Amino acid sequence: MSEVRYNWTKEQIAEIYNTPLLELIYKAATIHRKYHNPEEVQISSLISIKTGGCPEDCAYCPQAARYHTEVKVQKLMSVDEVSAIADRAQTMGASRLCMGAAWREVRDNKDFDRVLDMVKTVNAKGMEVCATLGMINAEQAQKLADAGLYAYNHNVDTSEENYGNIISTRNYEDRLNTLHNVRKAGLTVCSGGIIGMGESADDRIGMLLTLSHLNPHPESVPINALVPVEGTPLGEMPIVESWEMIRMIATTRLVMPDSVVRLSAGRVQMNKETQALCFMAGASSIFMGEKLLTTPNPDANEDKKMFEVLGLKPRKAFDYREKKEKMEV
Ligand code: SAM
Ligand code: DTB
Ligand code: SF4
Repeated sequence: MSEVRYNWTKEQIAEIYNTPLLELIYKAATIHRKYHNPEEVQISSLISIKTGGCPEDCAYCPQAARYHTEVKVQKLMSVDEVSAIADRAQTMGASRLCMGAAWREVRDNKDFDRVLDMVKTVNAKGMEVCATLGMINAEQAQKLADAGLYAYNHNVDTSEENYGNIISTRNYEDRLNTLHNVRKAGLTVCSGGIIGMGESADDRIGMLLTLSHLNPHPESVPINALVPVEGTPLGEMPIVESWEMIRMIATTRLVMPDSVVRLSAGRVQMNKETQALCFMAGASSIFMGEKLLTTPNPDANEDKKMFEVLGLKPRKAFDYREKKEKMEV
């Protein structure tokens, strides 16, 4: 059960997912220690460089123009603004800065040129730079790589079967094409999904099946708990149960042992004990800072205290396996 493999069957992943919880946590914690330093957590900071007004219809997203949420549209930030935010994040211990834009896809225009400048500027600070800008083609991925981008985030979000229930303005294959372009350009891949959107256990398992058949596996796999936002179609969904999140993290850890599992959106809805069990079960990355893209995140000082209590420390930039893997590509 411990090797990195790309041929998991749905039944095998289901068997892991359905393991009695404490046994599952124990197994995941054991594998986690073989592949990762369990004392280290990678800290990313998110910036929404372009907010709201997105033409897509992702049912969970407060930034989709068609839903009436409190998000205010903001045009692309300046390079100076991003640089100042990156400095603050670095002081707080973030080794990675993830820049998110509410775009369906990247267009080859002045805005993209500005994003490339942002990448160069943040990379020069010795931070890992990640971007999540929607769909990109092979040339755009290469331009981002040439500018010094380290990772590209593009989530598959749910199973192929459930995708059409959540998003109708693009399809699963579009998502996988972008991931292919990202990989071809030698960037590291960050791809995961969301739980708590009304999906079945089968959909969660199906999502992990898709991710685990990517060869190589995504270097990082964000597991988000839905943040229900008023005005979106999923705004009334109940908060994900702690046990569900822990089970999903543990299953992800076992299916992709070498990847960094990110305990992503939804931490404001969790207590510290739940987060501790997520770290135990193999999560080793979080987003730090008062905001995710548009929704709240725990206070950074509270996170620091939690790290002290749990005996965790932030990992330095560029200090892990994914770098080695990247160089081998
Ligand atoms: N527009 C780009 C895209 O969709 O790829 C990048 C930004 S988009 C906000 C990045 C990811 O945030 C989505 O794929 C989704 O997984 C996550 N996300 C968005 N809204 C969320 C919510 N309310 N709760 C949890 N995760 C969310
Ligand atoms: C990811 O998987 N989660 C982050 C990051 N990648 C871009 C985004 C979470 C967004 C949560 C909703 C919001 O704050 O708008
Ligand atoms: Fe747009 Fe991304 Fe939100 Fe979908 S998830 S509506 S593509 S910003």
